[in-house]
Amino acid sequence: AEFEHTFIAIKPDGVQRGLIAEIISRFERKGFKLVGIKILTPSKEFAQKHYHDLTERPFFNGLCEFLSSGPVIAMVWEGQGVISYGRKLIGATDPQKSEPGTIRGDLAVVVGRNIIHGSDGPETAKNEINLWFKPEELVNYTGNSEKWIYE
Ligand code: YYY
Ligand code: MG
Repeated sequence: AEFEHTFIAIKPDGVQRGLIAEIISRFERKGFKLVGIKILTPSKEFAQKHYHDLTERPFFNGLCEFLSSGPVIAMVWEGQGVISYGRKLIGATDPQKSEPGTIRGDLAVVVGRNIIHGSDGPETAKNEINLWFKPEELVNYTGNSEKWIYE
C-alpha cells in the first residue's frame, strides 16, 4: 500500500488545555500511525517560516506570536489518505463552522485559538515535515494491527 505522511501540530492552546492525549487518541484510534513526535517552543522566525503562505494576511503577526508563545507538539502521521482525512478529523479552520465530532468542532471556539494544525495537501505536507523534522527523527515500522486496518 502507498502510505502518505502529514504534519500535525498541537498548538500552544491545545497543549496548555491538556488536550494532547485527546488529540493523539483521535488519530491513533482511526488507524493512522505515529512516525514522528516532539515537544518544542518554536521561535517567532520559525513560526513565520511555517506560515510563510500567509504573510500578507492581517492576522499573520498575531498568529506567529501565538504559535511561538509556548510548547507545541509536532508530529508526523502516516496512513492511507492521512493528509486529507487528517483535515477532516481536524475540522474547518473556524471552530464556529467546524462540525461536531471534529477536533476543532468539539474542543475549540474561536479561529485564533483552534488548537491544532494539519497540512493541507501533499506539497505542504512534504515541506512542513522537512521544516519541522530531520529524516533521522522519523521512524519506519510496521504497526501491529496494520493487517486489520488495511486489506
Ligand atoms: O489550515 P488551517 O489552520 O485550517 O487554516 P489557514 O487558512 O491555513 O490559517 C492558518 C491559521 O491562521 C488558522 O489555523 C488560524 C489562523 N487564522 C486566523 O487567526 N484568522 C483567520 N481569519 C484565518 C486563520
Ligand atoms: Mg493551513
